[in-house]
Amino acid sequence: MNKELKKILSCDRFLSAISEKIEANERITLLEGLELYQSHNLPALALLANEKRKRINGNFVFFNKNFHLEPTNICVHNCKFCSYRRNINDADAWDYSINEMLEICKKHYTEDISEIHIVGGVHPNHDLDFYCNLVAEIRQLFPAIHIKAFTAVELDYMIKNSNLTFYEGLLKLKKAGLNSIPGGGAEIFDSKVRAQICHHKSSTNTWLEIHETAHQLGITSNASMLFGHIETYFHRLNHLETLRKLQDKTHGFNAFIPLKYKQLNNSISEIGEINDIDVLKNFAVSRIFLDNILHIKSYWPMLGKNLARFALHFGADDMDGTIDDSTKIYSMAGSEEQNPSMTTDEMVKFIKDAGFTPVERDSLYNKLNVFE
Ligand code: V47
Ligand code: SF4
Repeated sequence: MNKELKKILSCDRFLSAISEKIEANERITLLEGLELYQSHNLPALALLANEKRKRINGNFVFFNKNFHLEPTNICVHNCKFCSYRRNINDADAWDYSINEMLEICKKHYTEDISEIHIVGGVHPNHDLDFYCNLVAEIRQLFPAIHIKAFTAVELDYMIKNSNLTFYEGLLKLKKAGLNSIPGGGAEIFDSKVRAQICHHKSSTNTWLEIHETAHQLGITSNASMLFGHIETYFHRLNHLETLRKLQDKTHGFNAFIPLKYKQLNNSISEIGEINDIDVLKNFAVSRIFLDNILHIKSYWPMLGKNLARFALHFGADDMDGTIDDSTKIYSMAGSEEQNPSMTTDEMVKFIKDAGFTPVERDSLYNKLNVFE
């Protein structure tokens, strides 16, 4: 532990105790996590989270070259925080055919792209075969690309509609070319909060079962948490503890993505958005608490570039990707990044300017290029 950190922490017995736990590679408890959230000592939280991130990821900050595909914004669900979903007959609804989606892929693909990220609404009429065909066609077009596709909520609907078990459905998708699954749909695991913000969609147990089954099949995944709406610090910690337990069992999560609730044009807009201090605190507590999920993503299309860069000093070690202006979920919810896109040079400079070593990675965090 460096001297600077020891000095700052010496006047706070609780934070000193946490720093000793970090030094000893010991886990913090849910109650300690709660106390961290309640602390107003932001510099100390940053130093503690940074100490933890250094032990896991050194001075590296990862990114990849990717683009998104959003097959449809038509959705059978109606989550109160969602600014993106539309009804089937709405003028601004979209529902691409497989050929249209392949054209979109060709438009964004270049040889150095390593990942396609596919997330959309839960369309009432598209079944598992439709999505298996999509994955198989993409696999044929780009044999080496990593296909990270479909949140557990989309998977739940398409697999149940095909009368298959999650194991059978995921195996079919894997055979078609699926490599991993994204972290969305987790929202907040507490059932009462879930009942208030997204009562009809996949339950916490279903989300966990799908990820656990994927891990058994060698399909790794990410995990997210939608925070900054009606949940409390306790709900966030309960969420983190649930993820930590599943990760102890399967080791299948690659990254954790804290998603800040954005307020524009959804049915709980009046809640407003939490302040940047609480966002940064959330990164710090997540980094310190989730000792077994190696990467914490600072998802810049949602946070905005400036806040995303601050988060790197609060434990985050991954900037997600270059995106190429291919996602609408966050611009429709009011993100300042209305056309999210970064070149590799911009990403490298962005990370270096924050004092870290940029690393281009693949989707499983193998290092492809280290920019010393
Ligand atoms: O589950 C929807 C979130 C998620 C809003 O795995 C909102 O690398 C904030 O899966 N404000 C889907 N968030 C996105 C997703 C994802 C995103 C980034 C990286 C990865 C990954 C996966 O988007 C949903 C929901 O939690 N969301 N509306 C909103 N108004
Ligand atoms: Fe549908 Fe996803 Fe929006 Fe919920 S968050 S309404 S599941 S698109």
